[in-house]
Amino acid sequence: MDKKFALIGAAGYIAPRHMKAIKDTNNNLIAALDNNDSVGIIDSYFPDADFFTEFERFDRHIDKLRRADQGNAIDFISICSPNYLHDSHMRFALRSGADAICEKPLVLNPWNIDGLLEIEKDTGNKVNTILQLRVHPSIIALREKVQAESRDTKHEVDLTYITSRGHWYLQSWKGDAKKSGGIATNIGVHFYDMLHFIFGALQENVVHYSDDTMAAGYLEYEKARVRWFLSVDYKYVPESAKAQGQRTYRSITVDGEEIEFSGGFTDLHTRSYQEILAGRGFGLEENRVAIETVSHIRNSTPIGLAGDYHPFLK
Ligand code: NAD
Ligand code: HP7
Repeated sequence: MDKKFALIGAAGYIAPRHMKAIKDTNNNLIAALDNNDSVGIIDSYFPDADFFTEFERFDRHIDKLRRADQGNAIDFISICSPNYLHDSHMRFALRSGADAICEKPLVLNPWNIDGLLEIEKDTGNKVNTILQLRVHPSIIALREKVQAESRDTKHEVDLTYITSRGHWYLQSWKGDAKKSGGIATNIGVHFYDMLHFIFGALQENVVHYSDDTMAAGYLEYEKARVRWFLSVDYKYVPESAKAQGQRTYRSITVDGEEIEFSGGFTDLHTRSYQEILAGRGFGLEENRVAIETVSHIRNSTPIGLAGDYHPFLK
């Protein structure tokens, strides 16, 4: 393959999964940017990569490669920066003549997608997103099963998604709603996108409860009625899972039947890269429903314990 990559946000938690995916797909990381210089991890994957702590110098380097001759230009820029910076970093990627591979949530609000669509048109370059549950084998199998059913089937779904985080979470940008969008945006976006991917168009979106560490609501899709519960608080992990030392608990039941998808998460970034490199990446429009969903949840007034709420809320 040997495509040339640059990476923004190289010092963070998720960046090594991108470095691994670039390496696993036989491509090369040429340059990386982070304002934090704790990036020794780069040597484990790409010891020859250039590294910048200032955007302007990174920009100059990327531009120099683009102008030198066709063979040196960066093909892809991977974006692992905080959520509220994604749209700016995608614009930079596209204007630099590269395609973008951007972490979730692609953007915080639907109108950001419209601006990016224009730049895609102007530059001819493409935005791809990392929404790795779409490439999870159990989720693909469930989607195929649901798609084969008659049009008027409506499933009863309970979704419980607990990813425990320590005290640091609320002190970091992830705990700042202006930067991360809040937990429904930062973490929930995975499963709202997955629900749309499996069960079709979104028809109703009700929020029962929402604070910094927990949110719950009801979503109705063409083919499912979904009660959802999301938290980063360890206290909500069920006792049976805690007894096994688990700090994360991801459960989806469809008509009372558990769909196992807790496992199989580790290699999904590499799987996503394989799809993107094969020209089957998920682009701007494929993100729209998930971004509309999180934007609506963020701006809703919770209605409390009324209607169809998730059993964990009691
Ligand atoms: P992090 O805070 O650990 O890393 C973010 C990095 O971006 C930091 O090193 C920070 O210094 C750097 N940064 C901040 N501003 C920058 C700027 N202007 N230019 C360059 N670098 C800058 O966060 P993280 O957990 O690695 O999350 C990064 C992104 O990945 C977020 O969008 C997050 O939502 C996403 N993420 C996705 C998954 C997944 O499962 N797909 C998991 C974790 C995080
Ligand atoms: N962990 C850390 O030490 N630091 C972190 O920043 C994150 C995790 P999982 P992932 O918190 O922002 C999920 O719960 O799947 C520890 C979301 N992804 O499996 O890697 C954590 O304490 C992602 O979109 O986390 O990431 C565990 O010990 C979201 O941005 C371990 O890592 C991210 O949380 C694994 O933790 C976040 C999915 O839900 C698919």
